[in-house]
Amino acid sequence: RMEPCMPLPVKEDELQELVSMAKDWALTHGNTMRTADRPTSSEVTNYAPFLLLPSPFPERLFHQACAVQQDFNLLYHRVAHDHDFLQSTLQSAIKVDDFTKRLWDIYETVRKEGIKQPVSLAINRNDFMTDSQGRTLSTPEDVNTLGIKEVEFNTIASSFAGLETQVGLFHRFILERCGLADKVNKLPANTCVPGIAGGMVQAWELYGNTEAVILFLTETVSRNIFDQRWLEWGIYEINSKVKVLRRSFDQVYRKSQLTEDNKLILEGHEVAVVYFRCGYSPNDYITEEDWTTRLRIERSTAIKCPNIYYHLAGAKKVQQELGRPGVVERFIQDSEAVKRIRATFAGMYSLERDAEGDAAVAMAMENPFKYVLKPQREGGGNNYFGEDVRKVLERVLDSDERMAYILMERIHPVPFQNYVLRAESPVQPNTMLSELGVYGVLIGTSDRIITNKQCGHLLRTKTSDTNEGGVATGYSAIDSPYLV
Ligand code: GSH
Repeated sequence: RMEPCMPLPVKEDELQELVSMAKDWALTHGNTMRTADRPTSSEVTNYAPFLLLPSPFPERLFHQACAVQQDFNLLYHRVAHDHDFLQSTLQSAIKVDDFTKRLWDIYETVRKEGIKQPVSLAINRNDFMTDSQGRTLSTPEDVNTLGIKEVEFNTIASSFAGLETQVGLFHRFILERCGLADKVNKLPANTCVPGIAGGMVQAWELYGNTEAVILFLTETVSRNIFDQRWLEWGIYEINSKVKVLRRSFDQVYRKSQLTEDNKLILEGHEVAVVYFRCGYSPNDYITEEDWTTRLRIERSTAIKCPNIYYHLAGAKKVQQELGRPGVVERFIQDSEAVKRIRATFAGMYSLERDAEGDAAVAMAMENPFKYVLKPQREGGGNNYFGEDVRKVLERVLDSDERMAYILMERIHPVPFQNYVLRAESPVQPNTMLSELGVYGVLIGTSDRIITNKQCGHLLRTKTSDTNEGGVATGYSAIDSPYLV
């Protein structure tokens, strides 16, 4: 068992009191989201789904996940800058996955024309689960036998730092209200907003034009606008002279041009930094103009977060390839760092059309509940679990289509009890599972690292009967860790 911060379940009358306090705290402090009914309006908003109490997370594993962030930042920085590796790793996915192919074509175009901005700004989030290997914990000491496994590494639109900060503060508040102030030291401090905003401001400074703006590229329908706004406010907090513009692909298409020397000019402002909060999903590219806009941005001298090669480096296929013997070593010389990275890898298998791929297919068909089938997609909600693994593999077995996926060992995190608050839903005790994300910022060129830091965390929690995760997708809720 992992011990909760207080005995559960909470008594009914006490629960009602805490729940109404929690909702109002969220609304008064900005753990908020636009509603499903009015997703483009800030006239009616609600609280974003969150956990009533902080969820137990093993302290040792929390520190392990934080401590490996700089190693991972560096690893992905080097992957992003290694053309031969990206090409050989992604070539089969490009053949069968049209979205990856279109991203690749943009990459090839700007590479051949010459990259106009050598500096990359990476805002990453590395997602982990505790790994119980299916064992149940019978004593609190059993926590010491757990490991941690990487779920995925995000290089684009790594979200929820803003709302996470508020939920972390709320959990401090609720412990104090419950007379548990002595336990507040088990809630780790979180610097994700100043960390991420600081990365953007530093990139803006490096660009070297104090008149230039930071562009937040967002969807036309942004339910999660307040999370993005928290980062914008974080930027003003650091430097109130910076101007941030929020625009969609369509607006950038109509209102921007490249100058002869490839400066991106948007509504008369030179753009120093482009921060992508969309553009990772095929649904974000509705018209050809959206693709034209992505290419225009990539061609520019603006510092992109991420640029197209960093975006490609975030592919699942890259993650799987890094799991092969000797591949991390190609990028990281420090053998201790290699060990730290490898210690977090789950089993990952290629589904290429060769003997190795055939063996992986056979293995998954035999035991589909032990694996997750993942396409080259970001944003959540795209994976296959259990029987569906078998169904999809049966369908793609004899076609190149199977190369669009990778297979991953299913990770079984340790369950615990908690209460989710989700708009219009009853609040009841539930068995829950968590995923810990660690944020990192790296600024650098192909041969120079300017900044490499770990900067805070995100805990997301879902009920144990849910396969998929993700807050944006509606499966998970925002949480914060209570270290045990
Ligand atoms: N476009 C939305 C936003 O900017 O907030 C969603 C972005 C999104 O889904 N980002 C993914 C993520 O961090 C990474 S590509 N998801 C976390 C979650 O939904 O829990």
